[in-house]
Amino acid sequence: MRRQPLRNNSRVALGKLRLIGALCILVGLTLVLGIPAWQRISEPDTIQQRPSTSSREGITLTPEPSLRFPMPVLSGEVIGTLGGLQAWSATRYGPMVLIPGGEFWMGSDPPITELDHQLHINADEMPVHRVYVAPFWMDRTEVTNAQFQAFVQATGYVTDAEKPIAEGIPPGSSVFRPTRGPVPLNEHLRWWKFVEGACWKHPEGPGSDIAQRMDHPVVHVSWNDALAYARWAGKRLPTEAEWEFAARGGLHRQRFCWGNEFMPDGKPMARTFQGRFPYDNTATDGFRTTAPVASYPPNGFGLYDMAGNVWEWCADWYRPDYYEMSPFYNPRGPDSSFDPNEPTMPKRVQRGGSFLCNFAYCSRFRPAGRGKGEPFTGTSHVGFRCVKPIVMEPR
Ligand SMILES: [Ca+2]
Repeated sequence: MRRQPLRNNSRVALGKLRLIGALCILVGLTLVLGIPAWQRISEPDTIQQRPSTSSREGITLTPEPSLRFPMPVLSGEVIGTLGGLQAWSATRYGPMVLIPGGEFWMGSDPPITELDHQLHINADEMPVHRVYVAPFWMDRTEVTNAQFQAFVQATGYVTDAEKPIAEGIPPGSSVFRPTRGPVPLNEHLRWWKFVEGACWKHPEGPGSDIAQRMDHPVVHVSWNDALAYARWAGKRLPTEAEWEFAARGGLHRQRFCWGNEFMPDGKPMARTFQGRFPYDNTATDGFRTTAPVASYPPNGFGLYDMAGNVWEWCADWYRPDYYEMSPFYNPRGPDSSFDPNEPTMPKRVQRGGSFLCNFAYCSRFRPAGRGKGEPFTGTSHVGFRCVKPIVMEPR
């Protein structure tokens, strides 16, 4: 009779063990299945496409940290504590501007007015569609020769234009050479010349240098070169959506980065081609090619030269039909590239136009204008700027 309580105690203990075991299994299943499901719901920006790794390039873009908190809408110049959050200090490699993020209309409306038709709005800018981008820091200016020189001196980096293109083909890059008179504007080889020895430190080829142009944007940099600089500086290239959101400076559905009028009060607002392209460069604003960065007024976010001066590489692959399939949250471009004009040539996006843009030839200095280029190739009118994610640091 005295053993009965012991058997009862054993059953109670066994029951407790089973209960604890069941709870452990339940907690385990919740952790394994529940967290990914929660992440899918709460972090929509983490499920969008990223620029894919190209085996040809051997490059993988590092995913940035996801934002896990609501950000205040702020704009202005760096540095320090913002809304209780410690922002990355970005002064070491040039000042950066906090781009507040938010929703905007990306792309172009169909042309309606005579001015719209003059601007040659391309089909790849349509349809206009709503996009959300998370806040980020962006370089206030294009990367300058001085900044790129610091990178090369620190790392010994050799740009693509300084390497032989193929066996028997010496290094070099394409340089704009004005023609002697009017030429068909669809024959770009009439004004682009491959120059042996042309590179970022010899923009027009041997015999030219950047000694008097250290505050000009670096040129003859490929997408690979831009990415290498960005990684060295602890930054990355902007997505195409980030770039356009930033270029618009808080204005919605305007033709230009500063509004709807090309030259308000007759004042040039960007470094574009003045005169008759490509033979009559009047340089009425005092510049024939690039200008020192920040020579023209900034846009609404305090960014300079988002229109003109030099084209700027973006992280995304280029496809002309991407806007028909673009996701709403932080679009990061298609998984692969397609350019109908050169179907076998992969292309990355370029934005903002350059000193060779004007109404007659290329109006893609507009914030919606899209350009593209082969990732290994830079020219005398292509540069870049970087962005940096906002992260939370312990105070
Ligand atoms: Ca630019």
